Amino acid sequence: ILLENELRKSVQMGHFTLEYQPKMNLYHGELSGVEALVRWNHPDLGRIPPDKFIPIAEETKIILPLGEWILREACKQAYNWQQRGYKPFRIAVNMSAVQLDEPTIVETIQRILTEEKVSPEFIELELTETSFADRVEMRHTIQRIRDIGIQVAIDDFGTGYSTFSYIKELPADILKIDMSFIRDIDVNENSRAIVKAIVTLAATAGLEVIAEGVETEKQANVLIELGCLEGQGYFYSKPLPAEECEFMIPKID
Ligand code: G
Ligand code: G
Ligand code: NA
Ligand code: MN
Repeated sequence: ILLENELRKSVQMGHFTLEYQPKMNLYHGELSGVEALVRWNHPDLGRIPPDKFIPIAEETKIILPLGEWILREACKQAYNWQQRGYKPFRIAVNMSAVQLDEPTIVETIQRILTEEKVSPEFIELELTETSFADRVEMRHTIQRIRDIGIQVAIDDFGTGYSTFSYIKELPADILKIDMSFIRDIDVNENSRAIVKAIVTLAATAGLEVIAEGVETEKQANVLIELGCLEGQGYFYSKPLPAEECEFMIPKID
């Protein structure tokens, strides 16, 4: 109850910020995109991690106004970087199933992009597998989002409901391989085999693939060998405030 009230107040007061974690081309070592991650800086309680408050925000539906703020803020940053001559790239925003469940979510997303003057090709939404597996309406919503021109990534891929029948009709553009398969990729043959299978699946289905949780150069090299050329993780950078992250972004020549 306490955290719920504080969350509500903080959404009104604007006590949230976004950090950005680079996504890298593993082969060239160049930034290819970023993922926006929300941070709550409570005036008295200090910084509260998303693992603690996102579930509460979902249960209480505070994620709806908060999620709108997050998408708008990410769009403002995309516009800012583009105006200042950085190479255009996609900003990925996490979206919870509770948001997708709102009947007006597609119109809301469209309106925010228009108001913030950001083209849909520069926005990507990261959804967990639950959103795809749950219900027909949810998949329909995801398809409408893709029809706008926004790319959809399946976050934590391989840990949820990835049955083959659901993978067969996946309304997605990108598979984001869960970090549990990357952690031991240099010592565990099974993890390597799973990653290889996901890479093959993605190539066949015409999907992009990215590995999350890349923490060592060894892991990056194994991923390149397996044909996964995009990655994200502490080896390259932790999530950073925009003004620190931008040092990693290439400028237009
Ligand atoms: O940095 P990390 O602690 O940022 O994030 C922890 C968890 O919180 C992750 O599972 C992540 O998906 C979730 N999370 C972080 N930022 C957001 C956000 O902006 N929206 C949603 N829905 N979840 C987020
Ligand atoms: O659920 P999602 O995949 O969006 O959550 C991403 C979470 O993973 C964030 O909390 C982020 O800070 C964290 N993260 C990002 N890179 C790494 C990494 O290399 N190792 C670990 N252990 N966590 C990471
Ligand atoms: Na994510
Ligand atoms: Mn993830």
